[in-house]
Formats: sequence, structure tokens, C-alpha cells
Amino acid sequence: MPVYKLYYFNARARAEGIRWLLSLAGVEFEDIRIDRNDWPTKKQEMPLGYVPVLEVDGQKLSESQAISRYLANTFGFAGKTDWEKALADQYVDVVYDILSAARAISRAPNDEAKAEIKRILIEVDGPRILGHFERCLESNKSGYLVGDSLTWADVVVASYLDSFIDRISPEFGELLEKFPKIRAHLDKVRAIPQIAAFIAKRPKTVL
Ligand SMILES: N[C@@H](CCC(=O)N[C@@H](CS)C(=O)NCC(=O)O)C(=O)O
Repeated sequence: MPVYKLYYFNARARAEGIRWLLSLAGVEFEDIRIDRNDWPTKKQEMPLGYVPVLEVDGQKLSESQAISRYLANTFGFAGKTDWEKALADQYVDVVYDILSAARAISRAPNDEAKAEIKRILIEVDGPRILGHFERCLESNKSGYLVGDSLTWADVVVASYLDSFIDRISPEFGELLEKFPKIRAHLDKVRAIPQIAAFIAKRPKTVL
């Protein structure tokens, strides 16, 4: 079994789905949470100067989506057909749009701009994206986003919603309650024994 090391900060955000995928695969990994004070030095050691980075037997891979897709392919969570793989990609791409909005909120220059970006997310883009997920879960019947079994899209989407509930709270949590199938999906993914075990021991973080 290769030696896996995951580098990120002490946060869920872009790394949590990767942690859940590694946990699901049942592989040991070093969950390295870089202290902000050490970051200027550590940054030099990252291929693109940012994290998450997954190191596999000494080789470093950047980009959260590339890392998750690599783990999905390695451990059998990519989807069973090319179409299922494309659907999984689609769901992951879409949830990243919520991440972009969440980042824009935290980077807004003042409270007024922050409130306006948040309003658009909660009133327009959030309902549009979550509505799409809700309809897909309704029509797919399996309880998973794609096909009849778990894919990396379920894991990555749930990991971001898990993080957004605290990051964009309380409005995002209230919005999520309007989509019972997504809410149930999030609970179902979090309850997968290997993921539940990871969550039980993970550090408590805001993001
Ligand atoms: N496209 C990259 C973006 C990675 C990224 O923005 N990482 C941030 C943390 S979420 C980071 O390392 N920031 C510190 C820096 O850029 O110096 C991905 O999805 O992995």
C-alpha cells in the first residue's frame, strides 16, 4: 500500500472530501494540518504554491478535484460508465460554484458587499444549485447522485455542504432544510461507518 500524506490547513473546505475518500478506502494517511505561521516556508514545497496537496509515495499532486478524481479512480468510486463519470464530474463542478461564492463572501471589501454576495447565494444561486441536486436525487431513486451506488460526487458534495453549514451559517443551514432529499443525502454520507469514524475524531474547525 502506498504511503499517503495529505497537506492542508486546519480546516475542512477543499480537503475534507479527500479525507473522507481516503477514510472510505480504508487507507492510512497522514492528515497534515499546516500551521499558518509555517505556511510561508511550506508554500515553497508545494508544486503550485497552494494546498491541498496529496503526496503518494513521495510524489506530490495538487488541485483538490484532480486529487479526489484520482482517489475515485484508484478506489472504484468514479462511476461505472463514461456517462456516470461525467455526471459525477458535473456535480463536483457545480458544488465548486457554491465554494466560489463562499470565498467571495469572506473576501468582500466591506459588510455591505458581504451581505449582497450572501443574499445572491442564499436567494438565487444556492436554491438553483440545491434545487438541481434535489431533483436529481428525486429522479435517481437510489439515494445517490449518480447511478445505483456511491461515487466520489456524493462524498465531495456532502463534504462541502458539511463545511458550508458552518461557514455560511445560519442562512445556508436554513436553506438546506428546504431540500429534504439533499439533507438526507448529507446525513447518509456522513453516517457511512468509515466517514462517521473520521468525523468523530477530526479536529473541530469553523471552515
Ligand atoms: N484550485 C485549487 C485552489 C487551492 C487553494 O486556493 N488553496 C488555498 C486554501 S483553500 C491555499 O492554499 N491558500 C494559501 C496560498 O495560496 O498561499 C484547488 O482546488 O485545490
